[in-house]
Amino acid sequence: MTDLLSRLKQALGPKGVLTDASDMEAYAIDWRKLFPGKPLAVVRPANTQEVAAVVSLCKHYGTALVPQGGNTGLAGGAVPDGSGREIVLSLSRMNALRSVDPIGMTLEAEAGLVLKAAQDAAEAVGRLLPISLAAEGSATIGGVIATNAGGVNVLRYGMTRALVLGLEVVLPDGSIVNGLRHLRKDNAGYDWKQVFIGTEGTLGIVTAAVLRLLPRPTQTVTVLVSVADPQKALDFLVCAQNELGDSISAFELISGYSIKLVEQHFGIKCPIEASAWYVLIEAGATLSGLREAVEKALEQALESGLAHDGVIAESGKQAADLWLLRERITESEAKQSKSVKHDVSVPIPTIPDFLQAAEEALAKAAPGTIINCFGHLGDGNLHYNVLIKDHDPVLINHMVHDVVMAMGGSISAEHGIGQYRVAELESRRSEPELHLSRQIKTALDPLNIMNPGKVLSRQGSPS
Ligand code: FAD
Ligand code: 2HG
Ligand code: ZN
Repeated sequence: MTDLLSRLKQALGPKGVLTDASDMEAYAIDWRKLFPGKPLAVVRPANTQEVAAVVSLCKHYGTALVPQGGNTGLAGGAVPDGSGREIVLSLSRMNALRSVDPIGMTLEAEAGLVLKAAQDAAEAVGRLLPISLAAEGSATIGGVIATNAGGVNVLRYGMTRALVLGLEVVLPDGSIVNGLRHLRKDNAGYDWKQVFIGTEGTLGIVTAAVLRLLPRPTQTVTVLVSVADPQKALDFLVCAQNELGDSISAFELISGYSIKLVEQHFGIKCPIEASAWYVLIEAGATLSGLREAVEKALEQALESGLAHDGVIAESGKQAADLWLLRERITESEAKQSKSVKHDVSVPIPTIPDFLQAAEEALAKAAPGTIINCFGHLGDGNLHYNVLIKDHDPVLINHMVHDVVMAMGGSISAEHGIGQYRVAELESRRSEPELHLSRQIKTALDPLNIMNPGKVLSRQGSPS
C-alpha cells in the first residue's frame, strides 16, 4: 500500500493526494452521515490524464476506487467502505467550464464543475441548463450525470440523461474514451455514453461532458396552491396541463407536515392557509400571455373546488421565497429526526392509492412513525420519508417498497441505489435483469475496482 501511495504522490504531486485523517474527513462520510467510511487516501487529480494514471495504478495494485463529486448523493454511493483500503477519487479540482455555445446550445465542462456554476454560465448567454435541485450549489456535473439526477424540472425537460450530448470517461483499465461531441444527432454506432449515465461510478469515471442547453423562457410564473388531498392535486395537474400545456416545468406535491418542518427549522412562513397538502407549480414561456393563462387556471381550480387557496408570486423574490418552502425540506427533515428515505415512483394515476396503502401499512406495523411526503408529482416520483424513533428501518423500508412494487413502481426514481438500496434492489429485480447488470459490470470492470459494492452487491460482482 505504501508503494501505491508513493506512486500516486509521484503521479499527482503533493496537492493531489491526501492521507491525513483530518484532511480526509469530509470525503469519508455521506451527506446524511449514515455511511461513515475510512479511505486509504483521497486523490484529487487535476486533469483527465491524471485520472487515467490513478486508475492504472489502482488496477495494477487491485485497489478499489470511489469516484466523488460534491458528495451530496443521498444513497451513500460516493463514500468508501470502512476497510481503510479504498481510495476516494475526488473530481473537485477538475472544475473548468470549457465552452458555452448559445447558437449550438451546448455547454462543455469538466466533471467537477458545480451544477450552479454551469446553470449560471448558461444564463449568462441567455440559455437554460434545466437540471435543477436543492443541492445544486454543491452537486457537480459528473455527479449529476453519474446519478442521472432528476430534480424539479424533469416534467418538461427530462432527466439528466436527456441532456447529455457527449462524455469523456476513464475506464477501469485506465484508458480514456473521448466522446465530447457537440451534436444533437449522432447515431454512429452504439450510444456508449448511456452506460455511464446513472451507473453511479461503478463502470468508469466521467471526466468531462457536453450538455444540451435550451431556450430560456423570458417569463416564469410561480404558484403555490393548497389542495385537500393528493387526488385533488392530481386532478389539478390534469387541468393545469390542459390549460398551460408544456409550459409547466415543475409540479411539486408538498405535504402540510413538510411545510411545517420548514417553517419550524428555517423560520419561513407559508403565505397561504394551512392545509394537508400543497402544490407548487412553475411555468415558463417566451410568447406573451403566460401570466393570464396561469391566473385563469388558478381561478378555475378555486371555483371548481380543486384548490382552496393559492398565491401567484408577484416578483422574482416572492417566487424564490415560495421555492425555499420546497427546497429546504430535506435539510429540515435532517434537523428534525432520523428518517427512512424512500425515493419511489409509481404510475401517476396510482399516486393517491399508493399514499393510502402505504399509510395504512405503516399505521399497522410501525405506529408512532411520521410521514414526511413531498416530491415531483408530475413525474410520479414521491419522497416518502418516514421519521422514526426506535423503529426498525429495514422493516419500514421493506414494507413501503412492497406497496410500491404492488403498484408497479420503482424503489429508486432519481437518487439511485448507492449502498443504501443494494439489498432492496437485489430482492426486487428479476434474476435476468440482475444477471444482465452483472454481465455489464464484469465486461467493463473485471477486477471490480470501480466503486465495488455500490448498485450491485460485492457478492454478485466479479471478485
Ligand atoms: P456525489 O454525491 O459525489 O456522487 C454520487 C454518485 O455518483 C456516487 O456513486 C459517486 O461515486 C458517483 N460519481 C460522482 N462523480 C462522478 C464522476 N465524475 N464519475 C463517475 N461517478 C461519479 N437528487 C435528485 O435526483 N433530485 C433532487 O431533487 C435532489 N435534491 C437533493 C437535495 C438535497 C438537499 C441533497 C443533499 C441532495 C439532493 N439530491 C437530489 C441528490 C444529489 O444531489 C444528486 O444525486 C447529485 O446528482 C449528486 O451529485 P454529486 O456531485 O454531489 O455526486
Ligand atoms: C428533493 O426532491 C430531493 O428535494 C431530496 O430529491 C429528497 O430529501 C429527500 O428525500
Ligand atoms: Zn427529488
